[in-house]
Amino acid sequence: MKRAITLLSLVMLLAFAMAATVYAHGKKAHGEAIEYDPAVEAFGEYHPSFEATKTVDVSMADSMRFSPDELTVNAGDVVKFIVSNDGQLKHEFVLGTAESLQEHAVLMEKFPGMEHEEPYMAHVDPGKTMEILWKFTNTGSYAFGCLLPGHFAAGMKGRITVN
Ligand SMILES: [Cu+2]
Repeated sequence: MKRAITLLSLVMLLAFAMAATVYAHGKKAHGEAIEYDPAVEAFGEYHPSFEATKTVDVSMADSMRFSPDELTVNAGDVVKFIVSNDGQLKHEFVLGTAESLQEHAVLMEKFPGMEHEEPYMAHVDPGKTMEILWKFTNTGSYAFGCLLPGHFAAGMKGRITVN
């Protein structure tokens, strides 16, 4: 009997996890604009009703570097990141914690075709610019990186300090 209950709770957990995954994925709306579902993460949150209180330009280059690679914001800031890909290769800007980005980078090495759409990431084609909005709710040290295979390991990462 105990075993049956354990199995049932496992199945329910899996069902919840799958529903959460589907819900978290963004929907392409009109044209280039992407409308995301609300999201809450350890490093902040997104809601479609947010309005930017601060704008930050970030450039990505084939030297596997972000410019700037050190950012400072205040807790409560809703930051509009304007992310430009100034290289010839595809790059992406993904917000997270140092740990979450490292884990994600390892997964991307194993499954290079994996494509995610989350409000805290921008996949930018060469010569293009994309914008994302993200609210930093907690003080602390956070991170951003390009998780395309090889890029993160080559040092394509940066730090965000939230005061
Ligand atoms: Cu890159």
